[in-house]
Amino acid sequence: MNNIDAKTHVRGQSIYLDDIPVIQGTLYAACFDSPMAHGVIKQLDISIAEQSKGVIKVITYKNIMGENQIGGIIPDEPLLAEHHVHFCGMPIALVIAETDEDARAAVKKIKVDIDPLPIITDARAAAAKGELIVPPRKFKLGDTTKAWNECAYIFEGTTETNGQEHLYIETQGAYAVPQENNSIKIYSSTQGPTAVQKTVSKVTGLAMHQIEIDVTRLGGGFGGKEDQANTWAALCAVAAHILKRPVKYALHRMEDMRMTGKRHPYSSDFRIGLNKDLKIMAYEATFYQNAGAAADLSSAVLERTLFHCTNSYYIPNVTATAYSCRTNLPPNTAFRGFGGPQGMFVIEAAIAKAADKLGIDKTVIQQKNLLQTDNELPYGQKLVSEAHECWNKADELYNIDKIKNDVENFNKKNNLYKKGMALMPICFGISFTNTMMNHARSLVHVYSDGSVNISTGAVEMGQGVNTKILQVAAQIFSINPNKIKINTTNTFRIANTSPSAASATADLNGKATLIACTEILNRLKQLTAEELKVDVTSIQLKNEKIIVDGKETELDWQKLVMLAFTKRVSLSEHAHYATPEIYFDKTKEKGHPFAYHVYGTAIITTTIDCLRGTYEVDSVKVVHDFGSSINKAIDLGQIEGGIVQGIGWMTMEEIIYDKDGKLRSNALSTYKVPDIYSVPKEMIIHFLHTDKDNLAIFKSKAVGEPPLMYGIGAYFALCDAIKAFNPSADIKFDAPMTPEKVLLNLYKKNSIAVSGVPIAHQV
Ligand code: LUZ
Ligand code: MOS
Repeated sequence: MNNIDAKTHVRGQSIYLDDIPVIQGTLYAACFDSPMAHGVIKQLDISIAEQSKGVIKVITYKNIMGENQIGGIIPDEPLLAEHHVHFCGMPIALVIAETDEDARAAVKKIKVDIDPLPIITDARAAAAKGELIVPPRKFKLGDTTKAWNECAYIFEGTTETNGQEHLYIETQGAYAVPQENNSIKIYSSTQGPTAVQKTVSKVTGLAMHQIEIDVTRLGGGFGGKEDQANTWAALCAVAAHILKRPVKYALHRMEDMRMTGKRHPYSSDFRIGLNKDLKIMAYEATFYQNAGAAADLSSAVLERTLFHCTNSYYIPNVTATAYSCRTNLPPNTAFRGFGGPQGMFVIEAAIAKAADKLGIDKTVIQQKNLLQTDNELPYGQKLVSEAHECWNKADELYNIDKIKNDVENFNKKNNLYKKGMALMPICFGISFTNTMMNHARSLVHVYSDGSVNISTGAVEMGQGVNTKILQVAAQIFSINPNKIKINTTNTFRIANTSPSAASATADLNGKATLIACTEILNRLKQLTAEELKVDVTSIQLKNEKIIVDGKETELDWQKLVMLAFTKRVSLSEHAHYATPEIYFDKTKEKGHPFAYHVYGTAIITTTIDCLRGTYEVDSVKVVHDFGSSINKAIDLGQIEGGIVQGIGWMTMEEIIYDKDGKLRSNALSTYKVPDIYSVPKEMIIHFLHTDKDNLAIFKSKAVGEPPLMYGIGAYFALCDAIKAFNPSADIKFDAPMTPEKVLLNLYKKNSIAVSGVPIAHQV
């Protein structure tokens, strides 16, 4: 089935926040944000701005009627700065004017005098000063201290992964419209309508039942709108509540890039030990997460780093420690993979280092250590499926040795172009790691004409979740999909939602929809049994026909629905789904946090131009475990998009803050994202159909985040190509591998010391 949004998307008719027709009297907001990364506000002068053309009011923290607090997990983030500023881009004041242009012109007339305080931009520097967002977390399996003695080889090193700008095509924004009796309706470009509702409740002092959040769809989220859509909605709500007029704020791209957090950069240490047979016996990793100036979702992201620190490998002895470090950068936040990719990069780097020092192929160590059924992960969950299934299938379909030989042959024949290859297996846990978030609701109405309207907590952000939910209902009722409409996501229809995140949205909301539809279906069958005087078990609804004992009856869907209506049978249902089986004990750091895991293996080949350092990704060949995909077109789109986004993170997207904490890569001229020319020349995705029992909706496994991590393979494929040209290059694990870094590595002599990187030693 096609994505139900396809037609309006290509015709430009889909409605995003900025497309909502504005109500007469709407005002426009613009933010004045801190020009300094850390300091004490001595004086804030808004007087000239207040007199500026079209300005209605300039709002500061003093005008906030509720709490000046938007921290979700930890209350450590004011909506508007009071006396301190903690990062460049921190909102200080909000100008409300008759037009967008007037508001932004007035922002420029605000003056602030800030007494500077020391600025920390580096995670390790923050940790050294004890600037931690939460106490460190430690996951342990076996006993690494003992295990080192069993290792024939031990290697250690340091890795860096940079952040990543979400670059959702639709920037952040909100539109708050006052309603009767002090209520507010807010249109928000958010992944988490309930998070917006709660935040608005806090800052306005209104109860949640007075605050309606409505979301039609987003032009992308990628995690950037899981928590950080709250700010703009809260600012608009405060203004609308004070002025009793609608207030809208849609951020410009540079405002968005400057003021919002990104993927967390990590700086990490690893130590890996292998026995003579190249089995990894021990692994220690320490992660320093750059959280930025406030907690946001950092503690949850940190946790997922630990969950995925051994990726697809079984390692019997693991000690992993993670620090969330407070710096003077915008608070970093959820981003597709949610700390998982950062953890996986480190183990891949450790294996790469071991392979390099031992003079063998990285793939040999990878393959020898792949997870097997019943292996225990460092957090205690045992696996029921196999990671090596995807690897083996990839070998069978694509022939790893042949690809390797082709790369070698090419490299023998070419001096100025070199190819490299890498494999990237993945194993990603599906469920919010915070068990209490794994539930959802669905409200299904069947109208008397037989048409169906469904509301859930799922937010459509281009990932196709609405199409999947529609398919669930169409399948349960066995009716034409064009009889079904998926409604906007609205906190007055569906309450207490978890954000659309963690790849779990279709599972959670799809299952709730399945339960609601089944309930209605059962009522309709019961009615049919009474009406036709047949046994309820003999009744089937198929293609809008009512079948009894395999024979068509006179009843069809439409007639039966009308009959139910006249017989006063309820045609509506509100259902709740909570993921069974999952739990996690944080005091022991053990449990069964995930409903299931998603597996896959990618083979990535790259070609570098050894004169210029530029490169292309030639090919990405994947075997991905979809379970039983309910929508191959949508799932393929998620895989391809995820791969390109992952490659972008690993190769070209480079966020640069200067030492004053100012974002230098603050526009698309200085921050390079993949375009059509940087997409791999070939992407082959094999759908591995697995029919094992799992908790996915119709066994169609979650697909949102896992494919991003295939992109990590591009980094190591580039390293492989560099080595083909400069075998002695001691490549620092420092992503992204930009063309500049490739060039430096191509001509770097081994003897050049790389500062801060411990030299590997062999025991
Ligand atoms: N968000 C969240 C997530 O709050 N918890 C999670 O475990 C998660 N995982 C992936 C992406 N977003
Ligand atoms: Mo996300 S990183 O699933 O909002």
